[in-house]
Amino acid sequence: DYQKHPHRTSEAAVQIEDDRTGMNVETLRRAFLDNLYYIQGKDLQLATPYDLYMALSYTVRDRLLQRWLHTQEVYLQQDVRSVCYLSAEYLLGRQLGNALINVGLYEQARAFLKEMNLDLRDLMEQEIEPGLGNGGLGRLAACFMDSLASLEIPAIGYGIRYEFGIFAQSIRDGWQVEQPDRWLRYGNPWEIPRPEYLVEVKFGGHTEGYIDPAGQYRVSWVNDRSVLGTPYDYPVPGYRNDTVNTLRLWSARATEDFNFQVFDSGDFARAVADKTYSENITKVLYPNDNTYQGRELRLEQQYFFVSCSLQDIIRRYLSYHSDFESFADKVTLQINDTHPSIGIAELMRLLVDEYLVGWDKAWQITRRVFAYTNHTLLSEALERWPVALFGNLLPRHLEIIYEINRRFLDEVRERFPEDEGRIARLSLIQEGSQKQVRMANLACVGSHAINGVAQLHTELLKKDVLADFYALWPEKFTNVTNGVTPRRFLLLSNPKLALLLSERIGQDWLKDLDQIGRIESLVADPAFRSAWQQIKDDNKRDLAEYILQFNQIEVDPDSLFDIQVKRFHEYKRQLLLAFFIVTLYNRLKRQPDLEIVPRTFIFGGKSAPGYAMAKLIIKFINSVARVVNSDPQVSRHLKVVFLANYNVSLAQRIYPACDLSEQISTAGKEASGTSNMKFALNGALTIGTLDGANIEIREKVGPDNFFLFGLTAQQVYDLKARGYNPRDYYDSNAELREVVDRISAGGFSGGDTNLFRPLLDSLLYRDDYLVFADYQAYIDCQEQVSQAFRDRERWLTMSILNSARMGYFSSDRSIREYSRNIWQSEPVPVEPESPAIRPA
Ligand code: B1H
Repeated sequence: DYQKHPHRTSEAAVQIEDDRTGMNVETLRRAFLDNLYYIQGKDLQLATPYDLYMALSYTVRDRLLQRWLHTQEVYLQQDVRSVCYLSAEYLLGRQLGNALINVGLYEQARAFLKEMNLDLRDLMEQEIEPGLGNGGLGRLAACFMDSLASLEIPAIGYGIRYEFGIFAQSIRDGWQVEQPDRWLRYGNPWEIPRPEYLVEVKFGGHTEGYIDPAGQYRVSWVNDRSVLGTPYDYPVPGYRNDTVNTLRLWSARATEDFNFQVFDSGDFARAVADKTYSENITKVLYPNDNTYQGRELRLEQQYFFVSCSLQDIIRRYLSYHSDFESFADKVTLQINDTHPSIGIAELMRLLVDEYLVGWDKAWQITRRVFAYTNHTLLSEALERWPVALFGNLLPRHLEIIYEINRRFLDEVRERFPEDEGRIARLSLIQEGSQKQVRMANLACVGSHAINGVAQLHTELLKKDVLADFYALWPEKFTNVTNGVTPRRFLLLSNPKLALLLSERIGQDWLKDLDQIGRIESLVADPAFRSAWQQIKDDNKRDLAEYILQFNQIEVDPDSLFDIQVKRFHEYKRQLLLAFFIVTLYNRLKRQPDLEIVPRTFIFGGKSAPGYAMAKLIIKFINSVARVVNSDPQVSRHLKVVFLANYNVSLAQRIYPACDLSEQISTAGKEASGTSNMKFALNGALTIGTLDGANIEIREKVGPDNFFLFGLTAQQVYDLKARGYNPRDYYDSNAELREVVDRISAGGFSGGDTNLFRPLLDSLLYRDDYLVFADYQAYIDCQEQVSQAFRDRERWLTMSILNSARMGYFSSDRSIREYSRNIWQSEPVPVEPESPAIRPA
């Protein structure tokens, strides 16, 4: 009868003050019912599943708060050095399960909910995930926040609280349709607004020189509008420790004074319109992955969050220091790609114009605090802002960039006299009919460290994209290979496998993923092997159920689950897998009694809404799916499934159920990849090219446990240099020709010969990503995959060895490398404040 008397004293000896902090099952239950009643205004009878999710979230949050405040007090008291991670994207995934696990309450929560006939997993499913990112870059930032807290490193993440995150994707008639992601609609228990730390951000106007009272020439920026930034704080709990770091996301609000001017003139409507205009800045995430869009609003977003963050960092620093002498000892700023690189000019502006630090000193500080991570070699992703647009929005920053450039190029001229080609390449300004500011160059010049995200990627940066900077400052370059958090991507997403590991090797692997290597000695243990197989089968059955529910397709859990989930991009070559499927289809049509290994092909991923070719590829895959699945001759062996709205939550269901992970990008194009790591960690085998982190994964798991195919980055380069003609491959390869011809004849478009024309033309006449050149190698390699899968015992061994050898790919390892080699930051353990906050 709790629902009628939420405050009735229980028979258990529980102190009232434990209600908000106590960790045993009884206090948790009381707190949960309290929150349901007093926050959601419901009792158990009236509560919707979402109410129950909210009540549980508040219960967990209350328990995080004590640690959170305490952590921040310790950081302040000890005046720690802190890592400030600046990222335009954080693809966090659902918060509740992760918070329960990290704070050590998962089992308790499950227990007390079960007593009430409620299922924890059902409640967790209610949460709408914060989709504040596009893909790997945003998810990496989220893994890094988790690892920083788990390693007890003082850190704060800064970013944007987009009102609309990445769009929701649905599939209509095979095409991607986008819907706005109204993720904040039902309230968000995981954020706390901090209006007291509001900051003002200026835009537009012009600059004026003046002589200060000391006779010094200075510049002031006379802006013509400004916007307010309100921080929203998200707790980032470490795994089973007492650290709770902060993710601080900024939301734009209109300034009132500016509106009042218009208001006074009587134009109320315009005053209100101006307000919405300012608030547009943090409305929506730009839905591009690996391509930049030179829109003014995007630059406004970038400057807005970076300026808010730097002002916040300086405010916090100055509350304990009276000058900037130790700024670079207390703060290190990591910029996640060039999206926050305007911060280099902004810190210079703040120091020189606002705090009157001399230029040389300011530049010394700036260079010491900033470090830059590059995430891509694709030229279409390199940010370049037209000088005119830039100067209109940020006139003072443009001046500062010109001054940085002038001094920088003087240095270069001294070291490389009479080398105007080099000067032109290194310049922060690209000359030409439309001058542009090169943000990657600004990031390189303004940082003390530059890193790529996998070995090959870093080598290619040095050799190609950033070669001139490497010639200048080789010591700035380092590699930090990406990693993923084993808490979310094994413990939370694959609880059965996690339990098996913990039973056999204890729980240390969760804090030290290298320990997972200890299962290697169990690879011949029959009980362990059959448990492993059983778990994979169960996970596949669960995914099959999901597929039945959402796609109305029945798939065979015993078939090989062959999966490619990631953003749609031509370089990732979803088409190559689609061509393999069509090849199998052709073979089966030719020879209906052909014995082939049954496969379930699963695709998922979003295309940028303006990327027509990627959208056509989605339509193509869905068209192949329709033909394959509805042909009884073929669908006995093969099924093709497109899972709509791929996101972190769906990823967590998919990785544990995978047999074969498709990592088939054109060599030299995928900077790292991180799904490759999450799949292998969950016991999938990889078919992949020598690209990104695939190379390192293959080295770790051993070449016998990895299906390698395709041209190397060097061979890709050479082939293109020689002159690549895709038509030659079409002419000389009968099976490839059959694939192309069937598509061309309308075999997957109800006879329509136009629908996929753009796709075929792009392959036949350009094939920028060498689908044709790698086709035969891929088909051959897939044959080896089928052979291996026929021998289930062999496959099982390979699966175990893949997981066992993935220890290196923990984001904890990545963060340790950043800490040691780039940040010089040390753990600051937080001691528990009171025994009450320890789980029972
Ligand atoms: C990655 C991006 C990216 N690289 C521009 N670059 C964007 C570039 O909105 N934009 O303008 C958005 C995203 N994303 C990915 O980063 C790489 O492709 C992956 O290979 C890598 O694993 C991931 C994390 O390093």
